Amino acid sequence: MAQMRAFQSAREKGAEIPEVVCFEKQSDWGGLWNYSWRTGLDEYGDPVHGSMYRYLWSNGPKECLEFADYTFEQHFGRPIASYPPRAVLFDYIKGRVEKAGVKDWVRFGTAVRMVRYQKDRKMFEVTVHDRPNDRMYTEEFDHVVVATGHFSTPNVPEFKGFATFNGRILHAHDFRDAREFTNKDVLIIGRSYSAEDIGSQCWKYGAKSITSSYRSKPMGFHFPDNWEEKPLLTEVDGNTAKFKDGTTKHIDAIILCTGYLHHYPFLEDDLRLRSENRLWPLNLWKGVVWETNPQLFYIGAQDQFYTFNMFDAQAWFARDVMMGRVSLPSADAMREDSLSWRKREESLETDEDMIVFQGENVKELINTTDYPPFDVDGVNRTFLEWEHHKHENIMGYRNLGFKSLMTGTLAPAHHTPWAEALDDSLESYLQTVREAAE
Ligand code: FAD
Ligand code: NA7
Repeated sequence: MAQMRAFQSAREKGAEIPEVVCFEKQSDWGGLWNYSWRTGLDEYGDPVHGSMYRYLWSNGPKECLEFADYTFEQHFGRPIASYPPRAVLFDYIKGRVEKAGVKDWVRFGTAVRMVRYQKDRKMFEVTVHDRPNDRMYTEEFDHVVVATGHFSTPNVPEFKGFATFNGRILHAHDFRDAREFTNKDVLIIGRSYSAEDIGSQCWKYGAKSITSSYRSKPMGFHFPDNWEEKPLLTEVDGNTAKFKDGTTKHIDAIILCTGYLHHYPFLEDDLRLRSENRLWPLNLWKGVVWETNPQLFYIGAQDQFYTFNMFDAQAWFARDVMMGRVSLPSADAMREDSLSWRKREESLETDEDMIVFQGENVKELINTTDYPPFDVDGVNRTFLEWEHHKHENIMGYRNLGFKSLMTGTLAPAHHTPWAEALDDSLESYLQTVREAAE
């Protein structure tokens, strides 16, 4: 969506843009924000893309992800609170591209099956599957932008005793409705965003207890009394979980919040990014351009503090490389530049270091293009405050509000504290305090 908006905004300013075709395997746009109740395989037998769950509220302030060319206030017509639920964010990101009028660039229900580079013609041969009509066809393109996300194919470790566990074992990718775990003793494996948020969801919707089990270090938040952090699970025996420190606990269900794999089965070997989830995957100049074949681009391939406005920064940059507005250095120079970023990435210790690092990359990208400049240092400061709020009150940080870095407006408080707001609908979220009280 960011890539299409980038091209459309250049056209709006009078530039001649190339023909753009977007293949989207789902029937609507919005990526993960386009919620699906499905798990496992979809209606055509392909893996379900969605990892989004009901009741998800943004886990970072909206002020950190706001588009610089389309603010929340512009979309909703008034200021709204800082941690919108999924449906509200979906509405916002759709709003911009609906206004841009680019929906007819998208071929929905069409999965990309293979991308091959034809060296002699310097073109990509892209084979796609029109799933509703069960028809495969191939077209040629000068450039390919991979924007398929990397939080969709689950990383699923196995622990001793799983095969005979008397309860449900699932990965975060298949988690949908926290009410399934009401009155249950839930074991979460992992210590990152999914562990923290899925655990919080289960707690909010009435799980009896949460036990989160970490591999490297505890999350260290002040969790409620019925939430305990444990070192890594060693095995399960019936309904008993055993941990590395020798302790045991009764559990009813296990949710593996163990992250995702970069998975691009539709790209030939030379084009495929291979990486774990990290801030600076290699082979991508400025985090965007495939160094060994700069006709190929990746958007959003990094681990993310920054999201929507970073995807914009990347998309504007990719557009300008494609349109010849940004000239490419030699392959060696690109590699050297990337390695210096990687070296810096490896020295980062704190969340603060990581946020500033990702912000630097965003700054560099937007300074190169005509993306509306915004206060990246201000976004960094907002992220840091958000981190403090979480450490002060993990179940209450979403009740606080921030100033927009785009409009300067302070977000109003939401009408109901997050822990009590069980209805995650757009209608409920957009009610004013007075309406909600009535
Ligand atoms: P996606 O949103 O995953 O979109 C990729 C698209 O590519 C999908 O529409 C998919 O159908 C399509 N696709 C995939 N393969 C093919 C193919 N072969 N052919 C055709 N189409 C294909 N970020 C935040 O800022 N705030 C949050 O609160 C937040 N919460 C999150 C919660 C969860 C559970 C997850 C998993 C991520 C969350 N994120 C959040 C981060 C998230 O990565 C981004 O917000 C964003 O959705 C990533 O966008 P994307 O376009 O890179 O990938
Ligand atoms: P992340 O952020 O990639 O984190 C993966 C977590 O899984 C992390 O805590 C890892 O532990 C843990 N992990 C991975 N493998 C194992 C094994 N084998 N055993 C135990 N623990 C393991 O993924 P998330 O799903 O949390 O977040 C991804 C996105 O989804 C993010 O943008 C969110 O907004 C939503 P470690 O920390 O290395 O000890």
